[in-house]
Order: sequence, then C-alpha cells, then structure tokens
Amino acid sequence: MASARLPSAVVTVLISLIALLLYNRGGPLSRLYLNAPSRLPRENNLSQPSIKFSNTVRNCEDVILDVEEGFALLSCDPSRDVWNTVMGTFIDPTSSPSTGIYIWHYSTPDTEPEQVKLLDFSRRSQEFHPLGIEYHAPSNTLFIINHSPSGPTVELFRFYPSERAATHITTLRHPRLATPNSLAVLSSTEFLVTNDHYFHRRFNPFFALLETYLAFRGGSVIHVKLHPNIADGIKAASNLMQLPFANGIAHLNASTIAVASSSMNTVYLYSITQPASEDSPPYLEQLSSISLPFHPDNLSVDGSGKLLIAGHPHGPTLEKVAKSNRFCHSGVAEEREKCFTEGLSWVAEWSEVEGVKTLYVGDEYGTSTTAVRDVGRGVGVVTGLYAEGVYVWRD
Ligand SMILES: *[C@@H]1O[C@H](CO)[C@@H](O)[C@H](O)[C@H]1NC(C)=O
Ligand SMILES: *[C@@H]1O[C@H](CO)[C@@H](O)[C@H](O)[C@H]1NC(C)=O
Ligand SMILES: CC(=O)N[C@H]1CO[C@H](CO)[C@@H](O)[C@@H]1O
Repeated sequence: MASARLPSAVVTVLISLIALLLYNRGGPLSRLYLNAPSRLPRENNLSQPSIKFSNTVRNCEDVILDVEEGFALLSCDPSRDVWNTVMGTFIDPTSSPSTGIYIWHYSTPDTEPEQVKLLDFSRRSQEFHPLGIEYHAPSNTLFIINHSPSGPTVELFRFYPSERAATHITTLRHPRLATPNSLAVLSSTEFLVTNDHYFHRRFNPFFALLETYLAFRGGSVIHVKLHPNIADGIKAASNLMQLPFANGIAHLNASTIAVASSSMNTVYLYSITQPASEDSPPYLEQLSSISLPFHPDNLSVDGSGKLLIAGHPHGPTLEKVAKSNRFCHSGVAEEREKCFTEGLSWVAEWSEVEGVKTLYVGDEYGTSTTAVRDVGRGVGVVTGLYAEGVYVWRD
C-alpha cells in the first residue's frame, strides 16, 4: 500500500541524512550545543573596544581599509532588516535612504563616517542592497556586490575619496554570479568572487537551508576577467572550484588565497597559479585548512600578513536576529516587544606561526561579519550584519 510505504521511505531518507550529518558534520554540529548563547564562553582580548557611530550607521556587512590614506569604507544597509537574500528575508525590497557606502577617515580624530555620493546610479533608491565591497586604489575602482531585487549584480564605480563621491561605470551580471557574496581583486580588470549557495534562498528556500545544514558543495569561487575597458563589462567568467557555503575570500599573499566555508567552520588556503595563456583562468590548489570553533563569515589580511576572521558562533541565534531585527526599529510599540538583540560575535586571527587566536567572543556587539586592522596606526574595526554602529579597538 502506497500510504504505508511512504512513511518508511521518508524514515529511510531521514536516517540516511542523519548518518551523513554525523559522519561529515560532527564538529560544526556540536557547536549548535556548545555555542548556544547560555553556554558560549565570552572573552575580550581587544584593547579599548567601543561601539561607535550607532546613530550614523547600522547593518554594516563589510569594511575595507585604505591604510595609505587612512580611511575605511563601510557597506551598510539598514533595509537588510526587510530584504536579505542570503538569510532569506523578503518583505520589502526598497532601499533605505541611509543604505550605502560610508567613508570614515579614522586617521583624523573626531571624524564620523559620511555617506559616499553615488553619481549616475539610477538604481540607487529601489535596487541597491550592498554586500561585499572591494577597492582597487591604483585605478580608483570600487567594486560593490549588490543584492538587487531584480537579480544580483556587481556594480563598478570610479571613486573620488576627497570628494566623497563615486561615479557609476557599469553593472556586471552573469549566470555564474548567481549568489555572489565576497570579492577579492586581483588587478584592475580581474577579480575572484564567491557564490555562497547553489540553491537561492529566494527561489528554493528549503533546498538552500538543506544545502547549508548538510554542507553540500554548492558554493563556488568564480574568476572574472573584464574587458580592457572595464565599462565594456565581463569578458569571461570561469568556475574555479566548488565548496560548501563559500563566504569571505581574501588574498593572503602573492601566491595564496583564503576562502571561508561558513557551514564547515573552516577556512581553506589555496595556492593560486597564473595561467600560461592570457585567456585562461588561474588555477587553485588546496594547500591546507584552518578549523574554527564558529562559522567564519568574512576574511581580511592586515599589514603584518595575519588573517582576520569574523563570524557567527551560533547559526540559530543569527537566524533569530535576522528575523526579528526589523521589530527593534519599528514605530509600533507592540512590534518592538518582538525585538531580539542578543546577537553573538566571534573574531579571531590566524598566522602560520601562531595558529588561531581568539580576539573577541561576545554579545555587546553582535552578528560580526568582517574585521580589519591597520597595524601601523593600531586601529581595528569590526562590522555587524544586524548591529548598530561599528566596533572599534585601538592597539
Ligand atoms: C569581505 O572583505 C573583503 C576585504 O577583505 C571584501 O573584499 C569582501 O567583499 C568582503 N565580503 C563581504 C561579503 O563583506
Ligand atoms: C603565503 O602564505 C602561506 C600560508 O601561510 C605560506 O605557506 C607561504 O609560504 C606564503 N608565501 C609567500 C610567498 O609568502
Ligand atoms: C590570546 C589571548 O590573549 N587570549 C586571552 C583572551 O582572554 C581570555 C580571558 O578573557 C584569556 O584567558 C586568554 O588567554
């Protein structure tokens, strides 16, 4: 009888899934228990940490530093509360007027982040949800991953730091850039970008979640080559490799690329070999991996060559913040009662010699995604996906 066979088939599938989970995923899954908010051991090894600019910026996913000029660029989107294509929130696609890129001259005392004017960019009000950003200073090119409601894009701008303005060059779209998350520039016409999933949270929410929790190799690293005149867009996009939930990507040194896999609690290191011919993509080969006690989100490399890794101790807590953050900013008192603010953060650093060192685990500043450090000036900045302001420390 079909009705009797169906449940047993379901049970078989469930048992196989659980077996697969335990076989492959024991480490990351044990963190569901160990890193629950009531158990997570807090520690703070940052010096003089403080939350700054909570009235100016919130929901900043990314921060990059220009240590030559002494400024930070922040990518912030308050409307992420109601539109997040990675976490699966699809309530209202309109961007907030304060969604955008902010410049903060951290080397000048008493300055605040100021919003960068995005000129010739008609998609600004409806179609702008910036995620990862990257800046190629020699050519003044700013790369912004945009989770636009009409489909993901990479927006290219010419940036004029002293004018706090950027002019739009072109919009890049490609079938291989389906779930773009993080970007690492190789040259003015070449970059690597991660896709976090194969299944899109918007169109296949169930499979996207299954992909995350079972850690299928659905994420990827794509090499994008632009035309010599970058306004002409993409010349070629090649898939270099697949890995589960690919997130942050950074150039560790001339020959090594680091890629974070959020669902595997691991950062993978790959050697990057330039191709023999101009028209082929580079080649990545895995060198080693770094196991972490949390879900790594984004990566950066400081002036001394250390890898900074920011991320999330506990997936379900992050999901809870993602779902309720909009209530915290609601004008309606009843809605504000549903606000949940105890987001968790984990920031660590890694070097070949010293291994992994924890810099911060806590909830004063939650949902950490990216950490950067200017070694010369002794300034560090952490951004939080659903946090007000940024977390700044001074060494
Ligand atoms: C992560 O940080 C790097 C800079 O280290 C940046 O290029 C990238 O776009 C960031 N990604 C996200 C998703 O914030
Ligand atoms: C780059 O970093 C890797 C990983 O730490 C290391 O093994 C390699 O020797 C470094 N290469 C250079 C050229 O510094
Ligand atoms: C690397 C380091 O300094 N770790 C310290 C961080 O802070 C905790 C206490 O909060 C210490 O136990 C660690 O040794």
